[in-house]
Amino acid sequence: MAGMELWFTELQNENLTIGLRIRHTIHSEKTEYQHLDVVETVQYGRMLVLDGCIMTTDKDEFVYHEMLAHVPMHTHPEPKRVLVVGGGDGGVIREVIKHPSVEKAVLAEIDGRVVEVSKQYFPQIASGFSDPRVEVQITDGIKYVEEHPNEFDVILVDSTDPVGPAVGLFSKPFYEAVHRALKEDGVFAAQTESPFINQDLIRGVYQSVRSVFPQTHLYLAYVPTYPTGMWSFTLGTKRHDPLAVTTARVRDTKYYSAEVHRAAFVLPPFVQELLRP
Ligand code: SPD
Repeated sequence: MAGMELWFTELQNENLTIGLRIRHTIHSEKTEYQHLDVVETVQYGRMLVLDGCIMTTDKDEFVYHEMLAHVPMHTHPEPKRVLVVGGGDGGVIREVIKHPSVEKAVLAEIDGRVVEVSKQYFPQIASGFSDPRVEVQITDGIKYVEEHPNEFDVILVDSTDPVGPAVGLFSKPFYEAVHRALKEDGVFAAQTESPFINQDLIRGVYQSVRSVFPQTHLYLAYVPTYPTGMWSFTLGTKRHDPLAVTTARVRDTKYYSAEVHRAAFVLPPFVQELLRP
C-alpha cells in the first residue's frame, strides 16, 4: 500500500522500546529453542532477531564483536585455544581467529539454526566458520564447559539476554566451571547488558565473577542497536592484567584499538557504584 511503513519494535523493558524502520522480513522460523527472524532495516542493514531481541545488524556488529573478542584476547599474551559459548552468528569467532597465535577456536552454540541462518544471510559475520582452526559444536555451552577442564586460554560468552536458555550463563556455578575449563593463566569475558537498565544483573555477575577469579574488571562499549546503547562486558582473569595492554596485535579492526582497550575500563561514577560490594 502506498505510503505504508513497516517498523520493527523491540520491547527493551516495560517502559522502553527501540524501533527500526524495515523494508521487509527476509526469514522467519521457530527453532527448537527460540523465534528467529532476519529483517532488512533501512538504517542498519540486515538484522538478526532472537525471541524479539536484536542480536546483531550488518552495520553496527563490529563494535560488539570486536570488543567482546579483542579485549580478553589481547589480555592473554599468546591465546592458542579459545572457546566461544553462544555466538552462533559467528561474529566473535571471526574476530578470535584474527589472532595468529590461535590454533583452535571452538564455538559451543545450543541452536544450530542460528549458525545455519547466519551462514546464509550474514556471510561477512559468519566468514570465520570456513577457517580450518574453527570447530563448531552444537551443544549446551554449560555442559561443554563442565566437560573440558584445563583446556582453554580464553573463554568468551556471547549469550542472548538473560532469559530462557541463556539464564544459566549468568550464574556463579557456570563461572566456577569456566574457571576450571581455563588453563592456569586463562582469561574469561562475557557480555553483561546495559548499566542503565540491568543494574542488578551487572552487580550480581560482577560479584560472582569476583568470588571466582583473582581479578575482575568491567568494561564498556557503545552499541547503537542494544538497549540504551551503553553496553557492559565483565572480564575475569587468573593472572594477566587487562590494564597492562599497550599495543594491539590485530590491526584489522573498526572499533578496537589499544587506546580504546584502555579507555573501555574507565567507568563513569554511576557504573563504578554498581560494582561496590
Ligand atoms: N540485547 C542484546 C544482547 C545480545 C547479546 N548477544 C548478541 C549476539 C551477537 N553475536
